[in-house]
Amino acid sequence: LGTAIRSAEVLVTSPDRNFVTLRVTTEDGVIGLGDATLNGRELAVVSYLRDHVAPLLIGRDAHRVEDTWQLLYRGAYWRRGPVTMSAIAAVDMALWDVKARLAGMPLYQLLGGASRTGALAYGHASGRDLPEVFDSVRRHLEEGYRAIRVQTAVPGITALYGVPAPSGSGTVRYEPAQRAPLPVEEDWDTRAYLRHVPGVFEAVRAEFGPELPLLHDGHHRMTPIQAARLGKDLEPYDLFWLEDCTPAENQEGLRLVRQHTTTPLAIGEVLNSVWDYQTLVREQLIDYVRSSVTHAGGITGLRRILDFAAQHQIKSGIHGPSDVSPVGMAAALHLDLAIHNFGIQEHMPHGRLTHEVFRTSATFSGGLLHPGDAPGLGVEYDDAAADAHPYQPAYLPFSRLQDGTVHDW
Ligand code: GCO
Ligand code: MG
Repeated sequence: LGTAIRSAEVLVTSPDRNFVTLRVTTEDGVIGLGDATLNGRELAVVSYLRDHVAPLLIGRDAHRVEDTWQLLYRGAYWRRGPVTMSAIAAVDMALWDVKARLAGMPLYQLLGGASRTGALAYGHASGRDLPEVFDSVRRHLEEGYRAIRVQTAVPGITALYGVPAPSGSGTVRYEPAQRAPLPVEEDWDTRAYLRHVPGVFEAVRAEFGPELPLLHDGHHRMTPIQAARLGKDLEPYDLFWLEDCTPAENQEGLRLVRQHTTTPLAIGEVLNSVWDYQTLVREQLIDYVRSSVTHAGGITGLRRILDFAAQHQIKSGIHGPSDVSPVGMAAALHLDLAIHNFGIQEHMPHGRLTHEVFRTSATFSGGLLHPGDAPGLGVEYDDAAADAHPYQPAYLPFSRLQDGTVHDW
């Protein structure tokens, strides 16, 4: 059988940062790629794939995407969770890639065809003070972005999510994981943050006018009542969304936030199945779904979530940080193009070395991302380039309050 899977290799490389990729090859030599990168916990997914999943794939018909998804989800008995769902995602992406390559079409054609000309992308502006924030927003506008996330340092907090550490050059992009044998400790003070952030958005609005869509990421750090206050304080500045205002696993917590503010809410980068969204979607507690293709069971898994969300007028805001590889990003872009309830796509461009390993047909122009029209996902993996960058231990930071209590990072 030509489409039977002959090999399933787990590839680890670290150009700019760590990436885990699954490469499936059929008897006829057709290749499919899937992203399995779980930032700071990469090798757990490597083992899950290599030791427990790859043996199940050999000899299976690569065309059976749904059946394979169900086999890996139900057949494991132990369900959900980021490690399992990232592994399933990689297989799912790789099989869709094979199918679309065999069809000779870009994947979005198999997902129903294009519903738009491109995916509106938002970039990440940040700075330690207002002049730096303004410069960063301006740079993003020059690069063509038509929507911009704004993160800022806060007086009294030394290291903060979303703001690059001082480097002198000013052009360094923020990268969440650090190559180090142990995680870096950061500090946090919610009251200082709540006092500071509204003034920054007031200034950014005054400088850049009313039209530019502005976004902000609270990175899970507030309680519901604190988030309600921030949402309310930000209303005059008309945010596109406030992301992860509270820890996502407390779905009911969003009821309280909703009662108090009309600032649109986005949640879900740490959620990985449609079951994690039941209350959020049914009760319309959010406006945007933030899961990535990579961490939510692939194209099949995320599409289930997005179709459910669509019934409640909730749109997509697919997670696209630098820790989602160009393969995971390509999968996101094919979905973005095909689904009806597209909202916006996060875009944190990868570095030069990453592009040498993953050659992608995706483009960014006029503020829009497009996956390109190469057959499949549109990404080729260069083994020689990858082998030059072996895995390097890396961790996400964690945070503590002033009294030493561990806080949500
Ligand atoms: C985002 C995210 C990321 C995460 C990162 C963790 O909105 O892009 O919050 O920056 O922190 O993906 O690995
Ligand atoms: Mg986020």
